[in-house]
Amino acid sequence: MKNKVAFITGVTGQDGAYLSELLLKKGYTVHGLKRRSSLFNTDRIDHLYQDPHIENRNFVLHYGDMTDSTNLIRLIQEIQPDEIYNLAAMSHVQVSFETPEYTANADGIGTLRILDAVRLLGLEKKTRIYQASTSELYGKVQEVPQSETTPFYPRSPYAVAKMYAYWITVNYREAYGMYACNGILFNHESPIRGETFVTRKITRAVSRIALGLQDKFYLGNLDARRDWGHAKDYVKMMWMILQAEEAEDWVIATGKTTPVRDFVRLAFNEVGVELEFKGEGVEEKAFVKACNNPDYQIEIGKEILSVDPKYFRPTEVELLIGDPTKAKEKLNWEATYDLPALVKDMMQGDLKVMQKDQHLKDGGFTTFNYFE
Ligand code: NDP
Ligand code: GDR
Repeated sequence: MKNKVAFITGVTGQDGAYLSELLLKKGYTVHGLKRRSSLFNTDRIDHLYQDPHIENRNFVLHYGDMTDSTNLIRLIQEIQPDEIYNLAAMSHVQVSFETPEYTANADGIGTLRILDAVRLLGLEKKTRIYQASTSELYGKVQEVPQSETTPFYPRSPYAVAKMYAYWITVNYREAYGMYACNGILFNHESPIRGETFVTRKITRAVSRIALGLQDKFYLGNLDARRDWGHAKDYVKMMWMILQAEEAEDWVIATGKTTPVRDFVRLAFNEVGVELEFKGEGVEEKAFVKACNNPDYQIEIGKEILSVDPKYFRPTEVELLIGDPTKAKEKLNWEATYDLPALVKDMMQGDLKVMQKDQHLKDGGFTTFNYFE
C-alpha cells in the first residue's frame, strides 16, 4: 500500500514538530509549510531535516503563508495530501490584542483558505482536514468542566478568529461532505513550547535563577487556572481524530486545572526551592523560603518573582478545565503525562539549555534573557 501523505501548516511550531516526528515514524511522507524569515526558524525540526538534493525525501518543507491563498492552492495541488493538519496560527493570546486584524486573517480566514483550496481542487473526498481549535473558545466561564457541548464565549481577538475557523470547518463538513474535524485542545506544553507562553517563561526563568544567570522575573495574573497537558500526548490525538470513522469535533484535556502560581511552585520544587508568596494582586511577590539542593545556592528570603500589570490581558480567561470523556470512550485516548511529569520534563530541558548559557557566560560571551 502507498504511504500516506500529510501536509502540516505550522510545521516549525511546537505541535508541528512533534506531529512531524509521529507521522514520519508511522511511515508518512510529511510536507510542511514554513514562513520565510530573515533568520532560520526551523530549530524544532532540524533533526528531521533532509538534504533537498536527495530524491524521494519523506520530509519536505515549502515556503508559504496562511495569508496567501494562491500559494496554499498551488501547494495542495502539488502535494495531493491524504491528510492536512492546519496548525499554523498567530497563537499568542496577548499578542492578538496588538495585532487583531492580522490574527483574524491568518487564524480565521487562513482556515477558510485551506478548506476552500481542498474544495476547489476537487479533493473533498480524498483529503481529511484537522483544524487546531482551542479551549480559548470557551473564554468566559459558562460551565465546568468544558466539553464538546459547552457554549463558546471568546475573550480575545485570537479566540474570536479561532471561533470563525471552528465554524467554517463545521460548515464545510456539513455543506460539502468533507472529512474536516476540530480538535478543541486545552493548553499543552513541552520543553519546546514557545518561550513567551507562561509555562515555558516560568521554566526558563527558574532554570536561570537556579544557575545564577538571573535574579528575578515578572508574571501577570497568577490566579488564572489552566488545564495543562503534554504536547506529545496531544499530537497523538490529532492523528487519531483523522483516523476515526466519522468526522467529528473533540475535546482534548487532562480534566485537571491548576493556577499559574502553583505551576511556579512546582517548577521551583524541581530545583529544591520552596517559595513563600506575599501580598495580593499587583502587589504579590514570591520569596525563597528554603533551598534544599546543594547544587543551587539561592539566598533564603530573596525576592524572585513580582507581578507586573503589563502582562494582564484586557479580557482574561480565568478558568479552563476540560472534559475529555468523549475522546477516552470513543478513541481510547488518555493523557500519559500528569502535571508534575510535564513540569519535570520542561525543567530538565531548560536546565540543559541554560547550562549552555552558563558556559557561554563563563567564556566571556553575552547571554540574553528577554522579559516577554
Ligand atoms: P506555535 O506558536 O508554537 O506554532 C505556530 C506555527 O504557525 C509556527 O510554525 C508559525 O511559524 C506558524 N505560523 C504563524 N503564522 C503563520 C502564517 N501567517 N503563515 C504560516 N505559518 C504561520 O503554536 P503551537 O504549536 O503551540 O500550536 C499549534 C496550533 O494549535 C496553533 O494553531 C494554536 O493556535 C493551536 N492551539 C495550541 C494550543 C497549545 O496549548 N499549544 C492549544 C489549542 C490550540 P513560525 O515558526 O515561523 O513562527
Ligand atoms: P494561553 O497561554 O493564553 O492560555 O494560550 P499563556 O501561557 O500565554 O497564558 C496562560 C495564562 O497565564 C497567565 N499569565 C501569563 N501568560 C503569559 N504568556 N505571560 C505571563 O507573564 C503571564 N502571567 C500570567 C495568562 O494571563 C493566562 O491566563 C495558549 C496558547 O497556546 C493558545 O494558542 C492556545 O489556544 C491556548 O493556550 C489553549
